[in-house]
Amino acid sequence: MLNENDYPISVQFDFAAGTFDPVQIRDDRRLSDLHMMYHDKDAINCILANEDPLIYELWYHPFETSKSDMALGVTRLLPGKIGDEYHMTKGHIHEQDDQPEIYFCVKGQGYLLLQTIDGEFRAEPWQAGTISHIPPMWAHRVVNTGDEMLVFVASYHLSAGHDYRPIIDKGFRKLVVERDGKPNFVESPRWQ
Ligand code: PAN
Ligand code: ZN
Repeated sequence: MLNENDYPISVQFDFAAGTFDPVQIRDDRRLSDLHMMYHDKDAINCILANEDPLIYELWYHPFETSKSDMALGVTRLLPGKIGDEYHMTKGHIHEQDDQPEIYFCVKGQGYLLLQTIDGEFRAEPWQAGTISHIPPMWAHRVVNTGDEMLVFVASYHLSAGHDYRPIIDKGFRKLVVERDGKPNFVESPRWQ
């Protein structure tokens, strides 16, 4: 006997808008949710004194036949900077040590930052059409270095779990900052 969730589901993705329909869950990440991730605390305080800008939206469709089913997530990362640091996702590592993920950049440009717990670091350049495999035990963060919204589709197992603590504690090895109008990688003072 099939339950309601056991039937095939299709959603329609709109490539121009970077949205899909129907969407089950929508969530926002504002500067106040992410302030600990950016290096320029004066810039953060200055912005937050006036407004709490939207940095990214999350659109989800969890498929819930079992706890090892997959989630479909779309992240819509607005262009912009906090001080000289480009808008980025919070970044996390999966709690379960055997859980990978696929990211598919459908709009915009930037970088996917990847890092192991021992500090091995990679930055994958991204443009519309780039598909990246994130192996298990690599923390992942996306940075929007372009002038338009960066949109990517993610698919991962619901059981993967999200651990933000290592990123809150030490961040990534490199910051992506604007220098002379271009993205530049600099060593993070928080990393040791
Ligand atoms: C993605 C991310 C999403 C938002 O669905 O959760 O892009 O990034 P943060 O979770 O780092 O804020 C994913 O990687 N799921 O596993
Ligand atoms: Zn993930």
